[in-house]
Amino acid sequence: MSVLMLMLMLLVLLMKAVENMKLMKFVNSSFDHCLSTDHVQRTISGVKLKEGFVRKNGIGYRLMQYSVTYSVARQACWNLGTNMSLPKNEKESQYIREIGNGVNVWALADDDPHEGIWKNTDTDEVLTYVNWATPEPNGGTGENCVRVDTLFINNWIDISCSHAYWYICQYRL
Ligand SMILES: [Ca+2]
Ligand SMILES: [Ca+2]
Repeated sequence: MSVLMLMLMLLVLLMKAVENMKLMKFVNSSFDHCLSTDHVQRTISGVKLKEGFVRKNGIGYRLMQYSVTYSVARQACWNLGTNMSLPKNEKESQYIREIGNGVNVWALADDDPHEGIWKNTDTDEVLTYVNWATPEPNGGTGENCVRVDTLFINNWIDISCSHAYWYICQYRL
């Protein structure tokens, strides 16, 4: 066998080795891709929204288009595994306005039995954020619930809990 033949054979073997390395690299990267795609799908399904809800900054919201009294609305949100909506800051107020889009909805707050002390009805925590319209609240012991007019910026009104309005349910994602 000539030296030339030997070199040629070595060259062919070298080229095959390079091809094999390329193939392995391709297989590995495809495998990584499969893994990451699977991971993403599992992550998405882990935070799936409840039916009819929209996500805004880590909170799921759903406008419930039924006019009901305060206690019925509150119970209906519980039945969905959520709470009636209550904005905790300006940003959340803006979300409620966007979702309500001009309609009146209940907010999860009352001042019964301590007139003038507004609290979260579900947790009994005194509210640190309120958004009263002027000159509300003005109804004394005759108005112990809160209606939000989503058309305006300063939009809370104290009103009788026996009125009927639409409502928004929310839950933390
Ligand atoms: Ca009151
Ligand atoms: Ca009032």
